[in-house]
Amino acid sequence: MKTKICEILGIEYPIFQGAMAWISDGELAAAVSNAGGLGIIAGGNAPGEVVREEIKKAKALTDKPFAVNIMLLSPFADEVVNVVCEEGVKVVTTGAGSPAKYMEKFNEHNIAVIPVIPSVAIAQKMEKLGAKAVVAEGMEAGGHIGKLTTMTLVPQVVDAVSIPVIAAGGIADGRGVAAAFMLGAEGVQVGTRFLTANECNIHDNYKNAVIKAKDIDSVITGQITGHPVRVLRNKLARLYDKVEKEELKKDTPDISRIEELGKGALQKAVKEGDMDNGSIMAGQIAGMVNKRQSCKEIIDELMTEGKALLGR
Ligand code: TUI
Repeated sequence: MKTKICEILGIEYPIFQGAMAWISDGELAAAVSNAGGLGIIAGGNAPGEVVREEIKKAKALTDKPFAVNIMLLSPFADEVVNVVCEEGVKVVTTGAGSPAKYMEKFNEHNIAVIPVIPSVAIAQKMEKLGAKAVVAEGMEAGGHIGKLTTMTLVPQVVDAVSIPVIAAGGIADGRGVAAAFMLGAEGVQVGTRFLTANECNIHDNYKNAVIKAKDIDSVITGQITGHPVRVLRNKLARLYDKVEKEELKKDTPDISRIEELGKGALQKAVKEGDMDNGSIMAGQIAGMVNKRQSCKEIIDELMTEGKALLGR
């Protein structure tokens, strides 16, 4: 299972840890990188200097390669790009938009750019822009999602581009890893399973919500804003549903009313453990994530099971 992406990035296993805003910090990323995967610090909506601190933490905790994810809807995206270049980060993933305007700068700094993409057309655009690989993320994933499922997106992207494709969305065990490889992926990105990792610094209530979640417990909020987000069902998700229905009845829906609901909501869940008013982002596979483990245990299990299945 040593694929081209392992060679390009200098990692042992083709497993990326999904960048989760407010969650994927330097400690989680370093733990994943030390276990042989690619740890990824989430820039999220954080200012550049906050991201710099996390990069420094990761550097202190690991000598292995790690990445930073730039969330392109962030008002601080420019700052984070500068910080990543200054700190000599070697790998950047991007999400929630096109990194086109930063590509020249990334190239100047010899940074491998791996955009997360939700469709074939965007994957092709990224390849033309010089991306080293793409993460094809299906709508099973938690957080901000596209429209296609992992099962349909991954093989279509694999056929459309020549760069390696990493599959994401709905992968949390060796069966998912093997399935992704059968679809032509050369690696996987796993988010939700790392929410319950010992090294994941989120509120215990959040971890327990993921452990307790069943298969049907995630819902998509914010559909009409153009930025749909998958979260675990709770009071806030029900409020989204109510407000969205109210706005859709109007001739000109007030999108800002829905956007307002999301402000600070992820922080509330991650930091305060507010499971009523917080946004509990998690993927559909949360129903299968039911234990706390170290990042090393998670990666070893994914690899051992995945390899055994692919060897059959
Ligand atoms: O980015 C994610 N997942 C995220 S970001 C996030 S923080 C946030 N919170 C509230 C609202 C919005 C964001 C939480 N989860 N996944 C990667 C991803 N990228 N999903 C979809 C896309 C995407 C969408 C459009 C990538 C490229 C794209 O391109 C458009 C273009 O302009 O070409």
